[in-house]
Amino acid sequence: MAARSASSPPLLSSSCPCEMLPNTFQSYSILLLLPSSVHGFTSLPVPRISLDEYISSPTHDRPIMIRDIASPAVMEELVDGLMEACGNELVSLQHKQKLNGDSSTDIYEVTLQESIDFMMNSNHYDSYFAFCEGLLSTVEGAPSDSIVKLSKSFERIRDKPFPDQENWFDFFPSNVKPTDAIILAGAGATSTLHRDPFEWTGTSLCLEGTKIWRFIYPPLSSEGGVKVVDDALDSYRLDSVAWEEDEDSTILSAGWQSDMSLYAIVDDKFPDAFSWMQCEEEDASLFREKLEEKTSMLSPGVDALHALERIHGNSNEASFATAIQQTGDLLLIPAHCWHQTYAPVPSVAVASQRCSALVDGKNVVDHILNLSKKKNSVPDLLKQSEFADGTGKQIVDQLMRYAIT
Ligand SMILES: O=C(O)CCC(=O)C(=O)O
Repeated sequence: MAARSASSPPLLSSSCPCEMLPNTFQSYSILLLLPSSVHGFTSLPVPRISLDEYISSPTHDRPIMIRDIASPAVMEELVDGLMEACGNELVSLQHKQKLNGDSSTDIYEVTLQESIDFMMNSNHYDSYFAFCEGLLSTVEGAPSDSIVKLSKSFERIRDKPFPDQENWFDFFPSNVKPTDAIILAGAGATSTLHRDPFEWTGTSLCLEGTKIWRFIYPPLSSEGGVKVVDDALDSYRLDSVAWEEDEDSTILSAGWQSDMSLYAIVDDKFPDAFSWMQCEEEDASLFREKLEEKTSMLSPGVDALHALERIHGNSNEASFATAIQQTGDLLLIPAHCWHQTYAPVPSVAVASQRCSALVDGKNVVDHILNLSKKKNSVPDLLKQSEFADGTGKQIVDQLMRYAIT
């Protein structure tokens, strides 16, 4: 993200920015308090491929980074358009402060434009993060032409890997349809550790800046599947979509969240945002390589490390997979992959979701059927073990009729 704030601290100087300076902010080291076993985690890289490579050989059970799906110039235009269209909208900004292993979070209501200044003055111990849903909604009220245009542009880009395929969410009633979210992350901010509601395929398009993603893969279903991860992470459910009718409400969707963190401890030597931004300006590919290498300085909390041990048992599997997402990269996140982000530098991204017939249809149908808890028998149409592209409208109509009436 280009520095927009007049109050941003000056860039740290270094003879070679890619040989990073330590983060001078961190005067106390929590690392000293931890057993040495906390360093015992291993990570696999998430494949980073071109759009053509993805289309010729798509994969659906592991996250994939589709690099450079749109150019930096297109991304810049979209961020400018976003700020123009939504800059004065209020968003909830999470302010997280950490001290001596404890953390507290406050929420401020600020405009989207104001939130950028906070993002630019964020660090691991005092960070800002905003997950803004509804800003791009084209179904509530009368959206402006610029919002409609922006939403279409985002949709066009993230649909590129799925030429001519239905997205079943297009057939959902507007009041239960998952919406896009704009995510602003200041340096040092983390998202929650979670897996997504509806059991869809998640997508994230990075408009500006860089994000680190970590994914915990579900064991094979013969080995307990994602339930093993849910249990090991002490997860709880968070309702995300309900259908309200008179006094009754039917829960249609709920995600899974954990209070553990895959980024609880940051080594004092992990470079700060300004050093990283300087490095990226000099050489974006080298920056990515260096960042990949230095993610080992971001350690999961002790509870998360124990959970990872429980998930993987004595197998030789990596603890998790790591992806570096840069401006213009589209990340595809399969259902059942637990994930969490860390922001080495400020970023703006748009998170969205897909329900493709073959890949997600069964997950999404079963998810809604399980949560809606209707007593009458499930129509045969919804009991198929696999769904075909082209049947979305019929299936979704039937599903909604069954679940919410
Ligand atoms: O972009 C982020 O920082 C987190 C987004 C995310 O995890 C999601 O949308 O599921």
